Amino acid sequence: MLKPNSSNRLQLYDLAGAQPQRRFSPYCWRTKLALAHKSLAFDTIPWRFTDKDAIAFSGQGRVPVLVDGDRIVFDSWTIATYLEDAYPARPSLFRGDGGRTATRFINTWADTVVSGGISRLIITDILGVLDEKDRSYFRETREKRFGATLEAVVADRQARVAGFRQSLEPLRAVLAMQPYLGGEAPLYADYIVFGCFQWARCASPFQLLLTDDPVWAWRNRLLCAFDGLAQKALGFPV
Ligand SMILES: N[C@@H](CCC(=O)N[C@@H](CS)C(=O)NCC(=O)O)C(=O)O
Repeated sequence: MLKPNSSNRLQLYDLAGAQPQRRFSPYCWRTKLALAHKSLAFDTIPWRFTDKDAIAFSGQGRVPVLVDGDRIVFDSWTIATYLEDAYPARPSLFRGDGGRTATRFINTWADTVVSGGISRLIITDILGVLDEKDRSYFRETREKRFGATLEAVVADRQARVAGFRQSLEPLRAVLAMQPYLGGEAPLYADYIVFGCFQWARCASPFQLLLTDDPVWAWRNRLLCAFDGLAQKALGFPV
């Protein structure tokens, strides 16, 4: 397979909106925080949903796609395990094999309960930040997935957000005992769930969390991590 670049720095194809600096993929955020955790220098390449040709070299059509020298890795979970194995001397993302396998549950919970809940609250806002060329693709593929118009999907969100907050109780209960899912310091488990909230923050002004929620305080700690990597990103002040 042809190496797409010869840079020494890692390269990440990262979902962007109409504004190139609006980076809102939850999966790409997981990867960016994993790279920061490992102190790996990387450049991001803005990518839109319909730029399938730009990542055809990876053999599939979704981001994140990571290029590390001649290695091409896609899928946020696969990238995290790749980074853990390729850079074992750098801070661990999982703290051992048990941590790695247990974190699979967090990945699944985040992808179903957290992302699923958030998408039903903000999907029309996502449409609003997309590049013009992505809008009809996004609407068609997501309406097919939901079996409803995007407007119908978000209807009554002010009434439904309480149910979403309730669904975060397992996270809230753990954060009552420790500052991060990883314990005293964040691990990849934190970046997985945080990526969902950062997706919302970068794409939507809708307030998902109440400010007295321990999940809010945890999210703020992660916004500040790595010199404010996530906080500095273009988003909404929610
Ligand atoms: N399981 C994959 C999911 C990746 C994914 O769905 N990425 C979205 C962006 S958030 C994408 O590229 N979608 C392309 C499309 O819908 O055509 C991961 O964890 O990386």
